[in-house]
Amino acid sequence: MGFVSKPADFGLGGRRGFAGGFPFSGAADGGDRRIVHFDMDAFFAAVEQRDFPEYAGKPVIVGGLPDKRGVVATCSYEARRYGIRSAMSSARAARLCPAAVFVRPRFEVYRRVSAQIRAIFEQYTGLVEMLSLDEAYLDVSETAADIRAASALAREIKRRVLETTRLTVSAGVACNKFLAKIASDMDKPDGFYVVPARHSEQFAGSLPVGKFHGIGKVTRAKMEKLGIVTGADLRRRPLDELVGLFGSAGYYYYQAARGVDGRAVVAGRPRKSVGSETTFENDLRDAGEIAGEVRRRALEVARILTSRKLSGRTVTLKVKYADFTQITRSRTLDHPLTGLNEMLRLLSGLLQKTEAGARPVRLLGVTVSGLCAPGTPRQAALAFPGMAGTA
Ligand code: DCP
Ligand code: MG
Repeated sequence: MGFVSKPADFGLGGRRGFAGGFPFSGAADGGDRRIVHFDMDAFFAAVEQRDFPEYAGKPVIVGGLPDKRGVVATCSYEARRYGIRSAMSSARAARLCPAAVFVRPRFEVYRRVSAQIRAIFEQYTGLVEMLSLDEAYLDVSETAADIRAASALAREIKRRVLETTRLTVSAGVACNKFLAKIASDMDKPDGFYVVPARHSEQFAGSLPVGKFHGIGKVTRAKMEKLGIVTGADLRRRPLDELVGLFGSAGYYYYQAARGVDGRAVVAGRPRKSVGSETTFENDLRDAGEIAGEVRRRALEVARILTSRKLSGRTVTLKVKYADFTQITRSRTLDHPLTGLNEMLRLLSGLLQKTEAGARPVRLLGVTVSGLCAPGTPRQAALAFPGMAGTA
């Protein structure tokens, strides 16, 4: 199954104005805009409950089936009460809630709904940045002069989405992306949460650091050891200490802890990568079979690249072994990939750098990133040579 990854949203806010003088211009940088973040509630599952009324009010799990080795893509809020979450194995989900209904995803339907909500957003501002099928930032500063006007607009958009799609969306209103995104999650489902600019710093201070973008389990544990649990704890650390501890991410944490984020809403942000991966019903051990699977993933990626008239400079192979340890191996070229054959050649080199086969393999994935137009007009016309007849 093809997937397109969510674009990395880790803008190091220092971009704006670190070069000279004081690194972050504070409220003047992020406090003068009105940003709304929308995120559909239990998106895939809500669509299934809408289209199949017999699922309404029930724990519904969208994803792989429990007797296979699939994972949960998402689940209805009824299912979340049992502790079921995205990315959990379907088998575990079935154990947590034996009564749950499992359904396979219907991506075409989700894409159609996504286009509908996008069309609604775009009636209110040209500055719409879709982050995934169900999530977007809107910069409404032009149409909404203050936070009250922005909130009224967000409410109106929520209503329009419900009328058009019969689905609920949660909204967060704030003066920058970082705060708006966290706000949309505060009151889910059917949420509506506003952070006025004068509360930005206090709000950011109250957050557990795990809420900050880019702080996963590992960084959170490192911070906790240092006594940094909330945004307020983070704020007490000087910039140079944070940079010393966390590298360039330290700049971002320094700003985020103050509720500041200078990133602009970028309309129609291009995709960052194209990938395809599969989890196997039975672990693969045979080298030939593994190579065949890598080839199939590569074909799928090439098909997507061709259809979007794209190429890319970096190829990444992901391998998850039977014991769930996961590795990636990448190669970056100084030119865009010239075609499927080159991609396959690189992947074969990358595969040799893994222990696939020597260790049983549970999942294989291929991703191309550093996306760009294919190298020359000739290549653009051919896109991925060698693809003919493989779709
Ligand atoms: N998704 C997925 N695999 C994941 C996470 C999400 O396939 N690991 C898909 C299914 C979701 C959709 O993306 O429906 C949107 O992801 P969200 O994180 O916004 O989750 P939901 O919309 O399902 O729930 P929430 O109400 O928490 O936003
Ligand atoms: Mg969602």
